[in-house]
Amino acid sequence: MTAATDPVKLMKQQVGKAAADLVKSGSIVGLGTGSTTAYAIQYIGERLKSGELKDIVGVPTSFQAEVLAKEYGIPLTTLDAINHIDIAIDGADEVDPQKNLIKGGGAAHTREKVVDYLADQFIVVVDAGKLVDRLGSVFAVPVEVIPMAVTPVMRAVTQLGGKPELRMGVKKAGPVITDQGNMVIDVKFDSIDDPVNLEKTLNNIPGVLENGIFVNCADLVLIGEVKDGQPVV
Ligand code: ABF
Repeated sequence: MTAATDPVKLMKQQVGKAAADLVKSGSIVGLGTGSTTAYAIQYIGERLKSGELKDIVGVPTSFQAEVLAKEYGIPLTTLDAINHIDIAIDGADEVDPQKNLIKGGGAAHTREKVVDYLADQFIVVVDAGKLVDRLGSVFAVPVEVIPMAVTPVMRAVTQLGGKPELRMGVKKAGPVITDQGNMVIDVKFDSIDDPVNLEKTLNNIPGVLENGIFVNCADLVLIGEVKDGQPVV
């Protein structure tokens, strides 16, 4: 692995490496999405290539993760072919003191939630900037919605006190379309006092496929930061 020079990139690399080092030979590995997890995938591939790691198979959480896994030589499988996931490594947009997460900045939270919740051990890889006292402090909650229901869902989340915004793609040419062919509404709440209840409430709105609140699922959060210009994990 060529070490990055930029301290932030180097920190992300080291967080990803720390997570990848937890993968044992013979494991079924949930492969997350995002730039930090990308380093973990790269490093798992390096460990396979060197022979240090053997007989692992990955379950990707997005097209991006699938492409990266193939690039780094990680064999892939599907949830139809396995009955468990040993370890999942994934990023996050916010982490609260109870290890609850907001995820979905990459519009991949639906498949991420399936894989991360299935995993016996779920490792989150973040930089210190993702740590918040309360979910929703910075990030809006991504909500995947079937296209025909976007308007009523926006109305419903507004009644919950949220401020919804349809996620637009590059140059706002059109809405972002998920791997499932749906759209994403980002819902900003002033503060989320009860993430467990809000997660359930959002998923009960007709037309909502999945939301980006992940509760009571993370086993370990690996945090990277840059101190005096040096990466620290
Ligand atoms: C993904 O990782 C998303 O759920 C989340 O938005 C993203 C964070 O990516 P990064 O590590 O690039 O900040 O799992």
